[in-house]
Amino acid sequence: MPEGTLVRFENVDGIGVITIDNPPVNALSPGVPEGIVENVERSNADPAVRAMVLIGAGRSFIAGADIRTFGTRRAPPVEGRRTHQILDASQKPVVAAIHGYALGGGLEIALASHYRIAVPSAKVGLPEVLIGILPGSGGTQRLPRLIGPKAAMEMITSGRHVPAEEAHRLGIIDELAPEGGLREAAIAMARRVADTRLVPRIRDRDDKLAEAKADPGIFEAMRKSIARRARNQKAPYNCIAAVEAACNLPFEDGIRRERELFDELENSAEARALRYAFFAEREVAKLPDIPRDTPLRPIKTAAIVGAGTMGGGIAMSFAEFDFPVKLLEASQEALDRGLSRIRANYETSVKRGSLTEAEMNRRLALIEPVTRYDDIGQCDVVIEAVFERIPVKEEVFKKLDQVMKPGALLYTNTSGIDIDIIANVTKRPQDVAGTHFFAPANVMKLFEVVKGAKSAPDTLATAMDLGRKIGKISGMAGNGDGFVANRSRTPFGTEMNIMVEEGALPEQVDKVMVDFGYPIGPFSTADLSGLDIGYDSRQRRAQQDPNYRKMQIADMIVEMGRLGQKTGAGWFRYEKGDRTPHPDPELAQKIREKAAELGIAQRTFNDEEILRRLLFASVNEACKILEEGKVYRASDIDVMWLGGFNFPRYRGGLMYWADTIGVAEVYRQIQAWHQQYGARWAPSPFLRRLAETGTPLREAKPSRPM
Ligand code: T1G
Repeated sequence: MPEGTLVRFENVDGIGVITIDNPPVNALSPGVPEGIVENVERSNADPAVRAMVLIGAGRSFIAGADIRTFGTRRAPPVEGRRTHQILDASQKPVVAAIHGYALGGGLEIALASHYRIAVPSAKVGLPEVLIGILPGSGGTQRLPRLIGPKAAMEMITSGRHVPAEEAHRLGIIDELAPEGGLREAAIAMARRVADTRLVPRIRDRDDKLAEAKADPGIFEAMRKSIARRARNQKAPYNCIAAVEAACNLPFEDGIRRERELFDELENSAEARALRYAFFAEREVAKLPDIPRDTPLRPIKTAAIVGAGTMGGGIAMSFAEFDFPVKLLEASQEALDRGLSRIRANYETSVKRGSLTEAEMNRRLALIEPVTRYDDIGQCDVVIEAVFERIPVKEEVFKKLDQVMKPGALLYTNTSGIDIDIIANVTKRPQDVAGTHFFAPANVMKLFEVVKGAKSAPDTLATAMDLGRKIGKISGMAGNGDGFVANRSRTPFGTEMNIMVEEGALPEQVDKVMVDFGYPIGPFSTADLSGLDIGYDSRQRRAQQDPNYRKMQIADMIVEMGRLGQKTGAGWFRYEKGDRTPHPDPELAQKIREKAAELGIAQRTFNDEEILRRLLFASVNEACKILEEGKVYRASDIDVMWLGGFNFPRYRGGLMYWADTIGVAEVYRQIQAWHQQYGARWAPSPFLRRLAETGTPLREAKPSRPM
């Protein structure tokens, strides 16, 4: 078979080995399903072939349908479906040999095959719900027949990638093969089953469906259990309906119902936004001004300076991904406080069942507490996470410059201090860059890599790669006040404070944003992280900028000692030991009095104005960031909002969402508010140009290189 053929065939002593070779992840791009069908049909007709093995070339089995083809003329599952019918009908057994990933249409092909063998490092799953659709090639009909409807619904509505050993326990995988020995083991298995008279077909099984017959309430129970995370979305519910069909309809009718439910979703706004987010999160890794083959510096050991909330969370991120990490604190007392906070976090997860005791202990064993700088000198990378004060940062970096081995990477977790100020206190500014985590650092996905003027290409490329290695989504940002993520979010914070001065109630603003899709509202979020953080940064801004508009009501609340959940009151009141925010009529009265004192007329707000004031303010700032070339592409800003601020994923991101309203309307509205509210709403010239040319915000390119 000529090189570049997407699907190759080889007869290995009577076993037809069918290899899918469509790098990088063997997606079912046009030509792949056809190649599989052609070779299965030919093998069935060829007396020299007794059984078949389906295997992927390169790093993976099949990662599913080619997502790029969705929403285009020809729906790939049509071919995918045909593939699984041909596999089903095969008289000769087909063994699916899985390494890397068998996802979506890839797992569906394996389920339509008759046997499945995998190496332990493989992962299988039906993650279609994560891109707003459902398994459209029989996955919702075959998986429940194999593992029962409950387990199938859990996998399909979560979209999680199931490790091969667990999949083996569940019964998805029939046999585990030794790492590196998959092909041989699969061929041996095919030989063993070659003369099987009746090949086992999952479609013929219904013993596992009895679970639903015994308890028809499992579907309603599943709908209830996903209600919170599936708010405003359709795909998760269609997934449940499809599995329900598998339990109530004959196989072929179930397949038809699956198709109907799939077609309802393929071009939905939710699916289009989630597809955009999928590719935006791949695009953000591409660095136009740093060659892809820039050699990365090896990182085996890490150190964190500062065991506060952020430092502790960062250490947990490293431990989660098997990095031994040293945690340095000036005093034993502060170190003990930091360690007990980390242990308490783990214990909460163990209590919730999201972490095993063994796993907690494994991670804790990877975090080594130290109190001397000399103890971290040999680490490959150090991340500083101390107080956001320039003199404190400078002190730390002077020390790091003295003790860290040559070639070590010196990163700072600052959320807004000029990277060059920090780098220039060292003799090796080329080894310095920003690596900005978002609170809680062990949870939030965003890892903002900030370029210093002298940061070397490999210092930056290694940082981007490091983020991915500790389970984060890395995005590059230019240096400047608040970098990209926080800078674009700041006007959102300004507008929420000003709208309260003008009469909006914190509970109303929070309800608007929760209805929009945020897990919790911005005022509750502020109470959760502590109002003193925002207060400190406002005081710093007021010192630096005499024209800075003070947030007198937000400041008043802090000066009343209301710092948020940690003091039992902030924008909301909290019952002891309970995190539920309760509106506080006394505070509402205080706010009205202060507004009157400041001569600010109060009024009512409609929900749409609240939503637009918060998000349009950030869209305008994002355009200024693009104008200054502080980001590579507009979609990177969306990735940062999804990974750093819990922006609802099924809305695509800040810029993508604004495009659903339309750049011209966004510009018109901002102009109107400029007239009404003055300078802070001055439209960005970059935005004006987009509106004039009708260029979608998500496709905007920066005006100058970073
Ligand atoms: N289609 C098209 N391109 C894909 C792709 C796919 N399914 N999966 C990956 N790519 C591209 C990706 O854009 C990137 O491109 C490169 O491959 C490497 O990916 C019929 C309807 C497999 C876990 O949802 O989750 O089947 O940026 O950077 O981190 O019922 O990719 O280099 O140009 O992500 O190692 C269901 C999606 C489809 C799986 C590997 N399948 N992929 O992660 O590499 S719907 C999925 C992933 C379906 C059926 C239905 C991950 C991965 P570029 P990467 P990675």
